[in-house]
Amino acid sequence: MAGATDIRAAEAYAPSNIALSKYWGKRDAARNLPLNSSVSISLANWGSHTRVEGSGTGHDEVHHNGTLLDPGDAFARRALAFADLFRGGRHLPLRITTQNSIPTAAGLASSASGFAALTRALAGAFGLDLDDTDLSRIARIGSGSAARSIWHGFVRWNRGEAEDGHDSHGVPLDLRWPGFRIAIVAVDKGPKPFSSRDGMNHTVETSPLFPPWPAQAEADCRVIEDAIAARDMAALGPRVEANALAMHATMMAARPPLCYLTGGSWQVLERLWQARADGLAAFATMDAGPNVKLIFEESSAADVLYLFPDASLIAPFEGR
Ligand code: 2P0
Repeated sequence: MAGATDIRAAEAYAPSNIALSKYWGKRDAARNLPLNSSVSISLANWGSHTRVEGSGTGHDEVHHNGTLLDPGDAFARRALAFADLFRGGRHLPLRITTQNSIPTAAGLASSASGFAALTRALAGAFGLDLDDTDLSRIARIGSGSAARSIWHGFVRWNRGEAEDGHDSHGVPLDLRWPGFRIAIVAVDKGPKPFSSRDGMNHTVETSPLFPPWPAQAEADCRVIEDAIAARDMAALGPRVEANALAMHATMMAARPPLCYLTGGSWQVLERLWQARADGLAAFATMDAGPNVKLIFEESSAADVLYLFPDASLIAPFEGR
């Protein structure tokens, strides 16, 4: 990427996001192109604040939540390899400082907000005049889900068709739903044992249940977008939950099997399903880890918090 050689200090914020229809599987690992589109909701003020500036020490530094990371740290290496896209081989030592505003107790580490905020901050530091669609394409290379974290609200990441990936980027959906709520039910706050990158590659390569997934996920995206447009939780919730469980089914059928869900996750699901049988309109989705995220409308918030008192409640459209 071309740009000025003077690095200025630049700061950016990006929200984390939760996929309502999941990204699982790549068709091109180097360009990070997905096999299917996905749809997400961004998490408002839960996200990453990132500052990029020239490093006074003459070598790269990556700070995360107030700690200087070891050069061998996996996140530091990934962040600096990503910064190389902007440095283009020039010797420009950087100091990258990232602060996560996501409560640790929620157990929701996010490469999505991290790479989206880093992309914005790097673009500012290198003086590049890029629009949000350009930023989404670049953030995608850092981490697929980061392509969606460039925007607040509901976002679709189109899989695209082009070999060079120019049409594979996020698109903000012009759909507000002020009463939409998310609750994070933390099951385990520790780091995941198997990265989603390795997990999805292993699933694509070995799972006999993977082949139908991309077409099913595209169909789910369409139903989910229509349900969001209609603010119809009775149509949205079951499809979101089915999409997540279908993704996990592809992993569990991988050889050897991959299961991010633990006994604690299933306990949460069983309590939810029991409450649903009693009339609660809340639905679950789970990512590459054991924590369970619930979606519902504001009118169900008190019942959800009664059922899961330690859950964290997010109002994604509040103040927006
Ligand atoms: C998603 N996940 O749509 C899916 C659902 C996890 C399960 O995107 O390899 O960290 O960096 O592109 O974006 C997590 O995968 O993977 C993810 P890479 P990423 O939110």
